[in-house]
Amino acid sequence: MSPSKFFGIPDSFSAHGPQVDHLIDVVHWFMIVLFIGWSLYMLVALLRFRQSKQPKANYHGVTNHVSSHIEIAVIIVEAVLLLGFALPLWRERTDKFTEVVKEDHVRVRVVGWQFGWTYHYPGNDGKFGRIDARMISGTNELGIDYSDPNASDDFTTPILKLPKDIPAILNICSKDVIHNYAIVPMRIQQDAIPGKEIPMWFTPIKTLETSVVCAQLCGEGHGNMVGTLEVIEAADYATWAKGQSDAAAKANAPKSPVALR
Ligand SMILES: [Cu+2]
Repeated sequence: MSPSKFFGIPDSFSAHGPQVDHLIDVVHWFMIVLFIGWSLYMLVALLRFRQSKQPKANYHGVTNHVSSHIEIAVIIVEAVLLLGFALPLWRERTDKFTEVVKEDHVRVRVVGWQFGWTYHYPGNDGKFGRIDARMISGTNELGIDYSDPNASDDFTTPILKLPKDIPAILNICSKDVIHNYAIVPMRIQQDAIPGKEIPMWFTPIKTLETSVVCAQLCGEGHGNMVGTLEVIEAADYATWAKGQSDAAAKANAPKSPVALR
């Protein structure tokens, strides 16, 4: 039986999802055992040490070492959880990231703001244009510097589209306050901190349309920061991304004197 299913966590759609679910299961089983153990202890203590049975205070207390043994057992289980499950899971993730960066992947900047998310794709050249906060305006909400040649084919979208079976690296950042970009079906989340771009990565293994949420209380509209993630087939993604980038390159191309006339 899997407690993570019992508590209504949605199915996982990422390659590393089952590992996270396994850790959640182990932690929940451990908490269930602790809960039953402490509840039984409370009952025994209430019955055994009730006033009518123990009218006189006992100044020596417990003389056996059962509780010390239980405490040592709890410490061992917690050490196993940390050293045997949590740290290896973390190590695998961080070690794999260095490989993922070298391999074929999709990278998107995810920009949080009060109150929504905007996505910045590097376009056909795979390179993001320079970002300058002073260039933020009504028509350039992310402050992309279009004088940078790398920026000319960049495009932005209000929803996140990703290809199936290709690692996605999302650079999480914020325009104003601290947010948190959370995709529960992908079992991943990351704080969005102003002035920083923090990568988080995962590999979607099924196509789906799901919601992403802000998981850090960030102001009165926090609850409206629900975005959309669409995972589509890799070929469809390539066609879509190329179309978006071509259109952006056309729109950003410097106007020739003939066109101005
Ligand atoms: Cu937020």
